[in-house]
Amino acid sequence: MLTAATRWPRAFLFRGWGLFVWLLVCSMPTLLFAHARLTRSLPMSNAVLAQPPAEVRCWFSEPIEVRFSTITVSRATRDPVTGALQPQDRVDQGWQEGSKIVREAAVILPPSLVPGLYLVQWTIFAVDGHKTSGTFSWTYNPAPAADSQTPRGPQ
Ligand SMILES: [Cu+2]
Repeated sequence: MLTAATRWPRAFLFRGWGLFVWLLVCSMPTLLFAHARLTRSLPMSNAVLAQPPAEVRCWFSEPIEVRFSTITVSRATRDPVTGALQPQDRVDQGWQEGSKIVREAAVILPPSLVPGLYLVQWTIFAVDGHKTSGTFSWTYNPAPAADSQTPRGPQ
C-alpha cells in the first residue's frame, strides 16, 4: 500500500520527466509532433521574375491555422555591410479566400508592383499549436538577365 510520503515524490518525478520529454521532443526538428515547415513557395526563394506575381503562395508540411498565422510581403533593402534584408513597406493585401486550416495558403499582391527586392516573412501555427517562422526573398526585375529564373507562364 502506498503512503502519501511515497506517492507525492513519484507523482512529482513523473511530471518532471513528462515535461522533460515534451520539451525534448518539441525542440527536435522532426515530424514527430508535426512542426510545420515551408516545403515550397511561388515565387520560389531567390527567384528573379520578369512578370509581377499576383500572389505569394506557400506550401507547408502540416496543416496550419490561418487565423493565427501571418504571411507578409514587403519591399526590402539589403544592408550593404551585413547583407541582411530589411523590410520596408508592406505590399501584400492579406490572405486569399480559403479554408481556415490549410497546407497551402496565399496572400494577394497589388496589381502594380514596383520592380525591386521583396521579402516574405511567415509565422505560422500548425494545428498542434506549435509556432514556426521563416523568411525568403525574390526579385521583380522586368528586364532580367538571360539566365534568370522565370517560373511562371510565357513571356
Ligand atoms: Cu509541433
